[in-house]
Amino acid sequence: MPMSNSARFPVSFNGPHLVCCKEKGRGYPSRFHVPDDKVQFSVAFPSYAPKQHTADIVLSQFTQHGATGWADPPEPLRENLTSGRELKSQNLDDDGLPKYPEGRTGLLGRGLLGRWGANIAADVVLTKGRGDDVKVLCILRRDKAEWALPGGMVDEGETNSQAAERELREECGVQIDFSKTVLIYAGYVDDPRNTDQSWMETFAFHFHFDDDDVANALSPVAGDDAAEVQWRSAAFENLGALYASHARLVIAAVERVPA
Ligand code: RP5
Repeated sequence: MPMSNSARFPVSFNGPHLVCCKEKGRGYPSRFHVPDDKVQFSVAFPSYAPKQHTADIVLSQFTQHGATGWADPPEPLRENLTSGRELKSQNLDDDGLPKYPEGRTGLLGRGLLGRWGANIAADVVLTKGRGDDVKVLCILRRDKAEWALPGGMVDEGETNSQAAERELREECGVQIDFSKTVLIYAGYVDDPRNTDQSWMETFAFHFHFDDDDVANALSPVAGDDAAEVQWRSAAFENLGALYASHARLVIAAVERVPA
């Protein structure tokens, strides 16, 4: 019996999902409209008929690289759903297929995501400042032109913190002592790429710079998937525009910042 998020993780997601029912990834067909009161799978929705979509890039990744690539086989075989994914939510439907823990998204298949079920990422929340003037290091994503936390997929053979450290280096040109970071969240992300059968989960690591001078000396430079990198205000009213559910991660981080 899987534990609830609040039991497993320092910070719970506190659903329902807001993004993935309403937004979609690049090249996705329209999502089947899911009224707010029909999101949960436990609520009957007999007319629910979402389209199936898995991007060509995902299918060809498996054709070319097989089990060594980042994509699962076209069919969600049971043995592929349980291997090596620490956070793997155990939500499966009666046929043993993965089922998005937060409910219906209006789409089946994997969309742009490689794995059936959970796709594991790692994020970094770096903060500086105090009180009403806390700032968080953000990147402007190239794919969606939205501000986001630095982060990305955990590669095969990498730990979650190694992935977070690598993404920070690649996207922001910043290296910190990762042993001083704190895991503040582990769980699903309300990502626009999610489908009923394939979704993002992340490990988020926080570090707060007590000394602004040390933070300022980092001189971040955008690289890889980041078009820009900036220290941005972590004030609540600025967080709504952050990618996916990254606002929740920033809120959790800011709560840890000394007043
Ligand atoms: C989000 O997508 C995660 O929180 C992480 O920031 C990101 C990983 O995907 P890519 O940046 O690799 O596309 O759900």
